[in-house]
Amino acid sequence: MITFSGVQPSGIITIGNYLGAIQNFNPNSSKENNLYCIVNLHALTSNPDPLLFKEQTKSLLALYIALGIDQHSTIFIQSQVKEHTELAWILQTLVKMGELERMTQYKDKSNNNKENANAGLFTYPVLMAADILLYNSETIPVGQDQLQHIELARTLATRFNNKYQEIFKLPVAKLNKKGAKIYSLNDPLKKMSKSDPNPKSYISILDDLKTITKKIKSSTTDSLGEINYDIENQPGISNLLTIYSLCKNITIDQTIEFFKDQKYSFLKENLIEAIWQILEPIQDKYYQIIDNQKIIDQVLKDGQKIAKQKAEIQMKKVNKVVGLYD
Ligand code: ATP
Ligand code: LTN
Repeated sequence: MITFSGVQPSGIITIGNYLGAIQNFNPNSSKENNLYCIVNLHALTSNPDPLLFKEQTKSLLALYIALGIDQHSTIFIQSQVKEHTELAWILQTLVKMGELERMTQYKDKSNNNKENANAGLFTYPVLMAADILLYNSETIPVGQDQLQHIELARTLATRFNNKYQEIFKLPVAKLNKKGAKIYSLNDPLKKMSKSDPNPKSYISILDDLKTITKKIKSSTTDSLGEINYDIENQPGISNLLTIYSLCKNITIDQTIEFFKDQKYSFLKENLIEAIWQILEPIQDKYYQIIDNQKIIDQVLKDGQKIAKQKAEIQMKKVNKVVGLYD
């Protein structure tokens, strides 16, 4: 059973990406069955500066290695396996414009301004469906914001199977029960995002202790002065409690028990410590790896080989049933 997921190299990953998705990457399987893709073609939709873009891609790869993901998984870069775009084109002939127009991520990222949004933002979910279906992936660990895209991948797989031949398996999203959506620190009604223009809204996985301290201390709370897990009335405090419970690997109930009757400053100080406990060892490893080009090249070479082999086999089948000269 194949597990597959993708992260865009659109900035340094945040604790939202880490706690919501990456921590959920399956360590209990083999390189053949765990595929994690750095989706640089998707990130191109935000028009990054080319030099910075390449650096961010390398940085994400180094972070994956620092997290030990390469030990049990195949890590590869989307643009190095051309079959992703090949399958995406075929799926584009099956998707309906109306289906893409209903995608909330497209609506958010285009600011409801169709005239100026690039077409890549619009067809983004089709390329994502291609990523998934190319490997017959069945389990997709992601955050809550990706559920609608995975539903579309299922729809396209079914449509293809019915029209041509039963080739694709239907993927299922795997959500982290507690951390499926981590919210912005300064606007707790919004999702935490690595490409948010305001760095105070997120904790990056590479933030130092001083920066984490500043960001958590200035995070938005409320004037109630009581620590409750109440997303509707206390979204800021609830978000901090979620992050704490994930860092400490305890339940929300245990977290509330620990903080009840305490001041907000006590929660924030403990949270800073809990976050640093997780990030410090990751950063130590990251800084050892980022300058070790040899390790990075080797992981990429191995990853591309495994992914390409699988992708070629799948595309041959697809092209055949579609009636394309290959
Ligand atoms: P961008 O800001 O460029 O859109 P992002 O921070 O939203 O990026 P992605 O690369 O799009 O991150 O997503 C990587 C993975 O992290 C996906 O599985 C996504 O669902 C998950 N994810 C992103 N943000 C959060 C969040 N705030 N809470 C939980 N999971 C998240
Ligand atoms: N769209 C996702 C990134 C992504 C992805 C994928 C996730 C691209 N392809 C395949 C899971 C499976 C995002 O914006 N987070």
